[in-house]
Amino acid sequence: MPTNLVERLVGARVTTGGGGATALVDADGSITYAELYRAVRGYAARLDRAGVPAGACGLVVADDAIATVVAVLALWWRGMVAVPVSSMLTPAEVSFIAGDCAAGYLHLDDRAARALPAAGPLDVPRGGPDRAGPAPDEDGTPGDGTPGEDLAPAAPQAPADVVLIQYTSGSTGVPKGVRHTVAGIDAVLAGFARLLDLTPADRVFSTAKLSFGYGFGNSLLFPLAAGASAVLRPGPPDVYGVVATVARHRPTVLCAVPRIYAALLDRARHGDPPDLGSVRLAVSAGEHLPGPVCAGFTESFGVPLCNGLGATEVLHIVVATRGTEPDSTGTAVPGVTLTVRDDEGRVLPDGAEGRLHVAGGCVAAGYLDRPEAQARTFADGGAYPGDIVRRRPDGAIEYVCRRDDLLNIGGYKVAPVEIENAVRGLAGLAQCAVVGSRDHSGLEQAVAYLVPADGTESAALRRAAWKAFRAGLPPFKRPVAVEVVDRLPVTSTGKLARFKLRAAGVE
Ligand code: 3SK
Repeated sequence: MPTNLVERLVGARVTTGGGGATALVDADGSITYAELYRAVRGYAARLDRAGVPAGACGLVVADDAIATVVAVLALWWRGMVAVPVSSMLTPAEVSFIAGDCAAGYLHLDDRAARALPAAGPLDVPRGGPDRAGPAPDEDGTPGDGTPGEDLAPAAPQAPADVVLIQYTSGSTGVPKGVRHTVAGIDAVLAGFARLLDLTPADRVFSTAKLSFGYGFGNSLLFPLAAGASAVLRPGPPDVYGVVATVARHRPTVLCAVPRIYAALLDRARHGDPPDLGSVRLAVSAGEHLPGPVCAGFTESFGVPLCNGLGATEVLHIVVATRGTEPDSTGTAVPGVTLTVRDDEGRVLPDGAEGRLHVAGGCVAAGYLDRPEAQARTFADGGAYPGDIVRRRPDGAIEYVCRRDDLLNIGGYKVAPVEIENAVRGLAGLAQCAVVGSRDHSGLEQAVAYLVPADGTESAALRRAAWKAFRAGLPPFKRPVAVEVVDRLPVTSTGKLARFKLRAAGVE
């Protein structure tokens, strides 16, 4: 029985006669399991020839595409640690992460390759879809190199081996690497993946990207483990692109964040319902799904909508409904034990509000080099993902809110301070605070409140702030509104009262 994930997810399918089935579809075409297996080994061979150290982390800065999956699997073939991150990150963010995980190799898609300088921690061997690895292919075929005869067999991977690091923003805004093991991946495959009940006839389309834990499971782990196929779509996950992709590729399972379901529902309510006829199951996670959106979606499209709650620290969804259950976040997925605890870690009775605690094989091995944060989050035999919930007597979990002030924008956890930093030092700005506000569907968006320095005109400050947000932040982190106010509310102890700003709410 091979231990390497590539042999288990792809090679086994090929050797048991399933090599001709489609594994992945992207904007440029599709690839069968046999072709994927060959492309992965070709990329791994080029990494071998370039002398990329087999134990290193490989940073994959790329949007969703077949080449991105090939890169992750080639790193795994060689026993490397894959670190997938968004190609929307700024060069400074990528550089920070490359240094933090001591990346020994960079896979860059075209956009990332254009944007990233080669200095500092980014001065390591590079490859990408056009170059298909660090050494150019003789035939120049992207991602389809012939594995050399000298290609080493797939590296053995033990259950406790860390094979995947996913970055998550903390409340300080400094990204933390979450270390996932082979055993964690197996637990998720035996956990939430089982609820999807995928077969080789399924085609999964996830609007959440491979660089986000939710998307990594949906688009890579789950379809490949089931011999199904995944549709990979680059670009921003807007509703127009989603509708076009569904029409073109006819997925059977749609995984998205609540705002996509809210937008699909809006279209149906305005007399323009997209055709979701191929979809047998929809999954929502990444942020809280408002009950009316859940109910309305199933009513309008006749598709069950499973609501899930997950976190990078537990790799994927750990609480899920079994179909449409508005107003519930569901119950524990197989292999997971959920409790609600107080600040001291004591288990609270049903009905009491407290911190969600998750135990089970999916809990990550911890953070990379963040001992204090690790001790806070990975405690009491499991992990605290940071959600405040209540448990009903039937075991169902009711979501209350996030524990900290982190914004949750379409599943991306964004610290207000990250957004505030983009305008810090702006001429004419005295103070700035960013909070989450709910839009008409109940989904969270960032709103920036600015206090002008004496003598500064509001309109000029607003214009300068928009410019700074556009220049300093990737689109998904930019506020949707900028409000100029005379002063920021404070608590009795003089601290910024974010809850008062939230209550002010801007739609
Ligand atoms: O909800 C989340 O934040 C999440 C994170 C990682 C994996 C899966 C999910 C749903």
